[in-house]
Amino acid sequence: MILIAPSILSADFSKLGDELKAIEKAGAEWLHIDVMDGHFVPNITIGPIVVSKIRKISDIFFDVHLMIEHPEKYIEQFAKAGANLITVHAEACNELEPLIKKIKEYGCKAGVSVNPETPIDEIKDVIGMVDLVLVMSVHPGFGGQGFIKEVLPKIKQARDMINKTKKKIYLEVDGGINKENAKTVKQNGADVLVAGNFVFTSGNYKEAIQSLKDA
Ligand code: S6P
Ligand code: MG
Repeated sequence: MILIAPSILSADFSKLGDELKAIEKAGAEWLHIDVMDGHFVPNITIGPIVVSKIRKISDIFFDVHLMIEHPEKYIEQFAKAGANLITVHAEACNELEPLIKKIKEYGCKAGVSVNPETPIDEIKDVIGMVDLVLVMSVHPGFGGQGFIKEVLPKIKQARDMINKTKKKIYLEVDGGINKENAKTVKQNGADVLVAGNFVFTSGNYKEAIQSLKDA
């Protein structure tokens, strides 16, 4: 079963609460929350306080994507703010294992992400510990970019790596997802699709989300 995680990065931030309720009503299972610090990526978005405020108005699954340096400093804050899953980048950590343990200690599911240029082997030592692998299909920092089709073999590699563990581990793909490429992304093994621009510029969230599920 495919899960759709609209990314708030493309939402109307002047009415974030309304946007959250709208995508929930439109059939989204997760809310993808892009956290950026202006160092790990050349953009700044939101922090734990915003997560805690929108947590109060919805029970939807908060899929928090930390595109920040020193993520170890912020796990507790995002967990206490209401994250259900916290994903960290392999490129932002020297040692993934203690960080994944810390995320779980705070009661959240743990994800690990790799940028388009990072080989999937970078996460092979922790694949058995995580609940989610996030394969980036754009260079992180901004919504609305084009899908990098060269990551398709890596999605398949990640799926094969996950299947060998015989554990329930989500394979999420993030960046440039739309109804044209969703089918191929799913065929290569993804079961969670992040979609920012495609959903929030669609004019009909329900149709856009359903088109990704039906692709
Ligand atoms: C992309 C960003 C991603 C976000 C993005 C996806 O730079 O860092 O992590 O999830 O919002 O949006 P889109 O518009 O590519 O679907
Ligand atoms: Mg993201």
